[in-house]
Amino acid sequence: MHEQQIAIIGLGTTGLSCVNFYRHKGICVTVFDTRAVPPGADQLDDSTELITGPLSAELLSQFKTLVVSPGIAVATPAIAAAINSGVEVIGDIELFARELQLAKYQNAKLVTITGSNGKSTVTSLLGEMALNANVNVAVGGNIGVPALDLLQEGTTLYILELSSFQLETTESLSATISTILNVSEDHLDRYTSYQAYTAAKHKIYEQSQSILINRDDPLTFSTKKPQFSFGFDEQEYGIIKQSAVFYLSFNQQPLLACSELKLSGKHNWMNALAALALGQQVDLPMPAMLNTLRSYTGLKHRCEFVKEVSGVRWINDSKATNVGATEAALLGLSDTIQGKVHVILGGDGKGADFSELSSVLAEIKGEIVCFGQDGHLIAKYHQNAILVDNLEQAVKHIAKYGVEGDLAILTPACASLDMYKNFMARGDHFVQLVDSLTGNI
Ligand code: UMA
Ligand code: ADP
Repeated sequence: MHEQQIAIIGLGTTGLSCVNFYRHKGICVTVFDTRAVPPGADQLDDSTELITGPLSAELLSQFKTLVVSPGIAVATPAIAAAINSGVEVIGDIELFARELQLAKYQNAKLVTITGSNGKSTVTSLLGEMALNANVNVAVGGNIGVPALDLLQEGTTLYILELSSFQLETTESLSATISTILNVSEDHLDRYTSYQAYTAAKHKIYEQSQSILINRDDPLTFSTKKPQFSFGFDEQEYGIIKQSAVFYLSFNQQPLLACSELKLSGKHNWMNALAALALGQQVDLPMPAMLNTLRSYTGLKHRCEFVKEVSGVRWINDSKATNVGATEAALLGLSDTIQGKVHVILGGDGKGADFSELSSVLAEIKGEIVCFGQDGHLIAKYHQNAILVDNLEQAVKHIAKYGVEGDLAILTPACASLDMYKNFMARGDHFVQLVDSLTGNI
């Protein structure tokens, strides 16, 4: 057995939060990272050993517990070998879950949110609702702030966005309510199958006291728990139409006209319903939630309106990093478009099957401009597709041919990592390119 019983695998934001968590408890840990100079190395104190380079099965097997960061697959051979030799493998969310069971946190409620798309929107929207209701709330997880960094006595509501990677290594998360918003293909470069990805998402329901499912998506269903649901029909949290006006509704009673939402696209009607349903289960007052829906404009890079240039409306949906997100954005915005739609797609497809996009792309009357590592794989699904080398060429091309009433959208259906640091950098570059358009090209 290694002198230190706990190893942290990966030193990103999660790894660092785990090191700090143990440090506060007076426990020394060893950190492993495959990168020569991992981020955060300069923030370790002298008592923390850092081992860089390829992971060694022999070394890892000497620990009692490995706390594995979400960016590293537990199927990595050295970690798999450690599991086989009896080492416990958990993640930061499992540490958070165990800590939350302590008496000092007994009054805190927990909402956990996963899904292929809409997680960050629903998580931040629910967080805003809680703030508007003067609740002492902490919001984090996959959306940004690592869960362990949120822990504080006096917080009465925790809202966690969880990825399938985080759920894989979590066993004891007992949420007041949890949801899978939807499931569509993603991260197939990490999972052996779509079923394995879906199964990882379903771990969120295991210890949850109640669950929220999406009536329109059977892959979110479970028979196990007391449950609530949202969807496009008139049941429970749903949509009703009265005198030609669509309303968010509960048990067929109108709550808010959809036109009052500041968020655009019909997929955001679902996000709004999900937030209302989750909020009701943790006792947020309805008036505060509805007021939030009237003012919440959404996060950057998600169907974000950038600018109108020569009558063409430009939208930044850089966060659409999988096929399902792009599909939802194009369908969700379709009612708001008078002219043609020009779509920029491509990047790192993570092993996705782009044929799923063919029906929604068939409806696109404008052009499909593809770029990046897997752009050519998408281009074959539209007759007016062109391939360009980069985002700048894509924007210039559309600026040249777009006319008044058209819509131009970056909704790539791919991760950005082949050309950018992350989806934010890609979105920021897009906004910068659009901002520099003068309308005289
Ligand atoms: N890495 C190595 N070697 C290592 C450790 C990490 O190469 O030894 C690489 C990983 O392959 C990955 C990167 O470093 O490409 C970061 O991995 P990490 O596990 O250290 O990531 P963190 O910085 O801890 O950030 C993680 C989440 N990242 C991932 O799951 C990849 C962040 O979600 C999350 O905000 C953060 O924890 C706090 O909870 C980001 C993300 O892209 C936004 N999530 C994926 C998504 O939304 O699709 C799941
Ligand atoms: P996530 O955190 O799950 O990636 P986001 O809220 O950041 O989700 O939204 C990412 C993208 O997913 C958006 O840019 C949009 O294209 C799409 N999207 C948002 N909400 C939904 C939804 N409810 N269903 C399908 N796609 C959605």
